Amino acid sequence: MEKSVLILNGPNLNMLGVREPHIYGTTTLDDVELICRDKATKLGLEVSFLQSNHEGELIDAIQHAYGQQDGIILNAGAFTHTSVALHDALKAVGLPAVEVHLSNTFAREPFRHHSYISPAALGVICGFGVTSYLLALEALADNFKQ
Ligand code: DHK
Repeated sequence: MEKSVLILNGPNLNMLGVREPHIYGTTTLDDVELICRDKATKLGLEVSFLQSNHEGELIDAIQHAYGQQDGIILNAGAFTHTSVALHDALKAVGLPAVEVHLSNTFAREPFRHHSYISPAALGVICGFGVTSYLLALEALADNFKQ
């Protein structure tokens, strides 16, 4: 049976393409979804894709993934740097999760250097634009084989 992955995007990622293109690029979130779906098909994975600007909705989505999905890719946007609740949600469901960011958060403002998501994640990929998501899909596909 195909393994399934929830790709979750947090606040302001619906603004990709418009939002600070010098940092986040010109690819829209719809494009990111298409590119991820194409990659997932090649890897034999099934994907669900969701974006929300609301912390509670992201927590609900992580909780609903329990028993339904095999892994999570999470770009929590700014909640990365603030949300103990998202950390706890990932810990609660215990699914393998990959934290992704389009930008290299460590090369940016100091407040982006700390992540509440990282300690609850299998690994972190940042700084490669849309490719960060594709590398995360590869990492999960590899993890599922182990
Ligand atoms: C996206 C955001 O919205 C920021 O708040 C993070 C992340 C970085 C990204 O690079 O994808 O700091």
